[in-house]
Amino acid sequence: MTKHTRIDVAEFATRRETLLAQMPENSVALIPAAKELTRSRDTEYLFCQDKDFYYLSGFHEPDALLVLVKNFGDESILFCRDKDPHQEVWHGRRVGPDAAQAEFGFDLTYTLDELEQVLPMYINGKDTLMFAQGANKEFDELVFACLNILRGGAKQGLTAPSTIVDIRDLIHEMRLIKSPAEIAIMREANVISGNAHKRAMRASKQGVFEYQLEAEILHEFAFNGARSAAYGTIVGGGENATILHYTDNEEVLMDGELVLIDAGAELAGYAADITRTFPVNGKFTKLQAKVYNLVLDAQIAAFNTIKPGSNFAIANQAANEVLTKGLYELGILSGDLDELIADKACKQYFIHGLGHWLGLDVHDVGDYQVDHDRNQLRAFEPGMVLTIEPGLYFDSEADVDEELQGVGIRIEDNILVTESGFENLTINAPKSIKEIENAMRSPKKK
Ligand SMILES: [Mn+2]
Repeated sequence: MTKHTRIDVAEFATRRETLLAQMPENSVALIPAAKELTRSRDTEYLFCQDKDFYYLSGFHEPDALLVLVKNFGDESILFCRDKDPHQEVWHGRRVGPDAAQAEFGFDLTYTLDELEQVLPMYINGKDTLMFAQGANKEFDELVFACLNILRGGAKQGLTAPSTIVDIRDLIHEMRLIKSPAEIAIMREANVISGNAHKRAMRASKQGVFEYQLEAEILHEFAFNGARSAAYGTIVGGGENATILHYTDNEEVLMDGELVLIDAGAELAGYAADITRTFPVNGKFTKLQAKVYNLVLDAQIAAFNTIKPGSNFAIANQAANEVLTKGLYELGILSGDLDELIADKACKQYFIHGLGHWLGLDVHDVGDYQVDHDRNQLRAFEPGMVLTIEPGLYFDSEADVDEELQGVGIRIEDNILVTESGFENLTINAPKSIKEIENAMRSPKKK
């Protein structure tokens, strides 16, 4: 295990073998690492590895390339940056091809300098080339240059693959089902993230800025080994909570408002994705509590549908029924209740999907539909991890009680599908009104 992963090298090797076993005979797959991204002039964003590359290699450096060859014997080959004492003094240590081969379990490794010369030889004579066409222009050009070398070398006996297939479908199907090691990391990412939400709740009071609660969240992440958030942290007070991807986080929190925080740590590459909504001053009003409990009831109703064989439509139906009935009882929706439920009338205020796959990416890969026409939802299977995140959003113009205008409430947990049903990974982020009010009432940490 290297410092960047908590998953055994053998598991990465097994993933490569599993992928190779599904590749067509006499094929080669190319999976490039991410590049460093310039933030401004000569400074870069914190490096984030390409998740497909990472899933198959465990290798953390930019610019590398994984090559999987399926021929008489399967081979996994890594191209990576060479050791360079001068560059390493300036920009950090590099693994180098020798250590990469010894420590990461590749059959062969090369330096990037050898790429131009060696790569065409691995593609030569194969029937099928697999890579993520169109995902990366620079990489497309490299691959097409290799193909042109082969096509121009007929006299030397070179041949280019006649078929190009997108490799992503196979990798993404694998990524959808999490291994015990992955689940252990996601469980821990959830604990760290839950503690961060609790910390933000305890720091909340009138006059605090949204970015200050973000700072509490990020401190808790980093201090516990999750150096970055899995996505841009959302801290929205009052009406900002009704902007789904609000990340400005620059306004001051006011007494009487609710604040919505959507934040999750990235731990060893894996995301948590948790949302909590709580009163800035630590105490829900009666009406806030009613609407909050409605969203919570919808979440629980959705949870209770989750088991192998169920699907997002079934969970959605359960949440929609609870929300629609609750909005009707609050007098926000009117008409015939059965018709309202059939029409999913709650969607007027519950404006996004119920949830999504979660894993190395926060909106993780894997098809949601399984049939050819892509309108048959896939059934849940043990090892899938998903979010369940019902919400209600009333903008300042909404036709509701004035107290609810400019109120957004979302509650989001991370759920593992198990053999017998589900396991909620989000165990320690205060959620019931009592838990939230207790957490906010107890003596502040500082
Ligand atoms: Mn989410």
